[in-house]
Amino acid sequence: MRFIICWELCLLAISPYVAARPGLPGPAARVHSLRHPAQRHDGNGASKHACEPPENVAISAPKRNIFQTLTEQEYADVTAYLHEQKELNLTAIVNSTSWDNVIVTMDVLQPNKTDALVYLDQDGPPPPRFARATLQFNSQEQPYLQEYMVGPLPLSDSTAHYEELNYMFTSGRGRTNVYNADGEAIALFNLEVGKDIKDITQRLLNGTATGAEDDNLLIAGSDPLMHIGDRVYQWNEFYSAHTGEFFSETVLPTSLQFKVDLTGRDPSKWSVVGWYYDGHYWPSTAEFKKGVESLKRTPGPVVDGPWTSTDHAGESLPRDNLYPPVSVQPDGPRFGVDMKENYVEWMDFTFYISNHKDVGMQLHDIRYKGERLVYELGLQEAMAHYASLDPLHANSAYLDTGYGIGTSQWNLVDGFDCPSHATYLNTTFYISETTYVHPNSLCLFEYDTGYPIQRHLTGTYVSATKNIAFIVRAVSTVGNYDYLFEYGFHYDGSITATVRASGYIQGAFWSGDDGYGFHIYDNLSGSMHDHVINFKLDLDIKGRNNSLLKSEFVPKTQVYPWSEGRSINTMQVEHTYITNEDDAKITWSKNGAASYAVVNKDALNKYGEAPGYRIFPNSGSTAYLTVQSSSALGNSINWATHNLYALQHHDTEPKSAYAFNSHDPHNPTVDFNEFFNGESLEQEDIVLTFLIRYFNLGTHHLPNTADLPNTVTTTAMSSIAIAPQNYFAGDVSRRTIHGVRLSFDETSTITEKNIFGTQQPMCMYDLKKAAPDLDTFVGELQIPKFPWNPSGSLQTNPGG
Ligand SMILES: *[C@@H]1O[C@H](CO)[C@@H](O)[C@H](O)[C@H]1NC(C)=O
Ligand SMILES: *[C@@H]1O[C@H](CO)[C@@H](O)[C@H](O)[C@H]1NC(C)=O
Ligand SMILES: *[C@@H]1O[C@H](CO)[C@@H](O)[C@H](O)[C@H]1NC(C)=O
Ligand SMILES: *[C@@H]1O[C@H](CO)[C@@H](O)[C@H](O)[C@H]1NC(C)=O
Ligand SMILES: *[C@@H]1O[C@H](CO)[C@@H](O)[C@H](O)[C@H]1NC(C)=O
Ligand SMILES: *[C@@H]1O[C@H](CO)[C@@H](O)[C@H](O)[C@H]1NC(C)=O
Ligand SMILES: *[C@@H]1O[C@H](CO)[C@@H](O)[C@H](O)[C@H]1NC(C)=O
Ligand SMILES: [Cu+2]
Repeated sequence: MRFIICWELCLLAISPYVAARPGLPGPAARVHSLRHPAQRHDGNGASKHACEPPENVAISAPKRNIFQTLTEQEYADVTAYLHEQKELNLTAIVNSTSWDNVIVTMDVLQPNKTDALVYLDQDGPPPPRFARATLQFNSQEQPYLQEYMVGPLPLSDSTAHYEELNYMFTSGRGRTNVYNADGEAIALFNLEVGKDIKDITQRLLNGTATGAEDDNLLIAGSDPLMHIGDRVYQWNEFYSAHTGEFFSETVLPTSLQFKVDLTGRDPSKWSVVGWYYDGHYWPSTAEFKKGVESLKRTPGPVVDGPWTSTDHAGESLPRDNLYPPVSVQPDGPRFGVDMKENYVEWMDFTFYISNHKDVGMQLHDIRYKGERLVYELGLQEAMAHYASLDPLHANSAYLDTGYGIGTSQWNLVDGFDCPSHATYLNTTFYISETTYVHPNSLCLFEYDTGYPIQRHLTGTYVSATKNIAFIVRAVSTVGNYDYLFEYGFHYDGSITATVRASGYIQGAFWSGDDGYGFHIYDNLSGSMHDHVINFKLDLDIKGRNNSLLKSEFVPKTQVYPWSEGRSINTMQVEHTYITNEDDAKITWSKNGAASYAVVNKDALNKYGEAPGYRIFPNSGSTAYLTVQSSSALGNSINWATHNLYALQHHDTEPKSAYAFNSHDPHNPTVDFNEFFNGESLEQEDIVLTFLIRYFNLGTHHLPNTADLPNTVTTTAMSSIAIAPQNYFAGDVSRRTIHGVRLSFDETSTITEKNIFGTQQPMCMYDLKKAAPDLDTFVGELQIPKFPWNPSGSLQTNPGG
């Protein structure tokens, strides 16, 4: 048992030689030896009472969270109501086959901003509340998804109605054809192929995929499906099953692939129409069987082993047996959470959190000192687009909201995913007539970044301010990959959005893929891919009438009155407003020369400058898609072509993407390009409109040996920040008392310590409290809605 006895006031170490810039006032170039004449706390005899910080600060949201998903009761009511609608011809999920109409998912229909603001700002009524239900109509030749709005909630006999939800879709209809409704039949078909060539897989790949218990190969198909003319194809690859405890399949490709024409719903009409192995292609199974006999090179599969283990491995690090620094919260949380409304208050920031099956956590109505900065900030879509010599990876381009960024937000690992002092929140979502609770899947915490937000040294004093940040984090594990999403709030009023990635890469078999990746393990290519992750950021700067200001550093040659006719090579800043949507697809400028800010020209500060927030890449890279007019995803990903977009707001254009676009990527339900119709972005021209912008995070991911066994978050990260620009009268981080100013004399003796009233905690901190609580990692709670069983059941096997 170890205790830290109080905290010493840690004094700042200063490099012995501090040279002043010539001509500027500053410390003399001499040795400072900072000694402390009077220790405020000497540790000896300090009070020995234990730190007993409160666990939570309970607060009450000023308004209901109108963005939050449905309640258990609402989900059950809407499910029952839809089943009563005979013309929908729905079958209960528990009794359904792939030929029955079913409820796929349900969520809240986000209120229109126009209505929401009446509630939030004008004490008007809450916006009408509707459920959004996604139904899949399977009982015909061409299955399709159709979105519905159901409400208003709570449902009442007199007002309840349902209608197609079409207004937010650029195709005019919330309808998407589905070409893989018969998923089980497709899996069986593929296993028949595996049986048919089991002698070949045994010889080439040392294994079989036949559906038998002792299979040691599995078959995985490309996503999205390929649509060529009116035919639908899928490439499938044999993968080795993992042999140890680690689910490493995506780095165990075998190269052996086959193409299935799975057009239509009659499996007897499906056929294998192509084969690929190690750079060779055969258009039929007969030719494959013959051709594969005469291959000179049969490299064998990628073989699983200790190299895919994420456990501690290799020589231990020096002094790593010592426990690393821990983060503690001696006085308890400095933020408040209304657990019922998911409303959060940190320093002078407040916001609501909502959570959704497709897009995961979203932030709403972010205010500083009661004044709205952001109406909405949240993920829209996450794409991973591959390229490869082989057909499966060449056709792999995942749109992960279809899988569910929200459904994949599992329980966080206390002390590892978040500091052990974090506050955790549950998330809930609905799939197939069941709601799922993922306990502890959002974490909120403050941490000390370990560097000052401000500091300055002069000849007589040094000042520095702690940089404490507040983080809201969720981790989504979509298959092999783990995305760590977080929003950060900072003392200076800035906000950051960050994505990090970890987990197993999806590698391709190495057949000389130099053009598509590094050779990173025996027979394994670290397949190149782009991650582009699209966010909506709807800033409202001092009202809704906003403009987009571009400020660019440009080189200039200038003659000045004082330059006596000589030209001076110099530079200037050029301010321009982006006045039309046509000019509002933006890529970050070369050398970062241009910055972009959302400003309000009607609210000039006393110097005549328009207050605003600047948006800029923060750290890591930000990326848009390298591939142009993607063959795989077509017009589904027109949000991935630039770094930043500005648009006029319309209630009918609430989202840049649609979770099920990848079912029919060339006929997307939402085509982001269609939002760009040359509308003005000049705030004078527009009444009651405002700018919305979208931005992309992402990385061009070229996995190398350092991505094995898992990608590391140090390199796979992308972050963007928005920061005040002429918004406040000065730097608002001066408001924190957690700074210091030390004055010293010529002998470097400290003459004054100004700590602005900071109360150093003097209690005994029990380090046991900082230990990760690994027992809080529990599985998901499933609560069936049809028939409704509110008691639910806990599944303790996450990751399924
Ligand atoms: C499923 O089918 C059985 C047998 O027809 C029926 O009794 C049961 O009510 C059905 N379940 C639901 C939820 O509709
Ligand atoms: C209703 O769905 C069933 C399958 O669940 C199907 O057999 C039947 O034809 C459908 N009825 C109508 C009118 O579409
Ligand atoms: C949002 O606005 C659109 C367009 O005015 C309207 O059709 C739709 O019904 C509104 N949605 C909600 C949930 O009120
Ligand atoms: C082939 O697979 C068997 C187990 O299925 C394994 O014991 C053997 O080592 C494998 N051979 C090669 C060359 O990988
Ligand atoms: C989260 O879910 C767990 C398990 O169902 C429950 O015990 C806990 O009260 C929930 N926490 C909150 C904040 O709702
Ligand atoms: C491929 O893997 C096999 C072992 O399965 C190994 O013998 C062979 O050398 C590897 N080929 C290359 C090019 O790494
Ligand atoms: C936006 O600007 C227009 C024209 O200047 C003005 O009439 C309108 O009231 C403003 N709207 C808001 C919400 O400030
Ligand atoms: Cu990646």
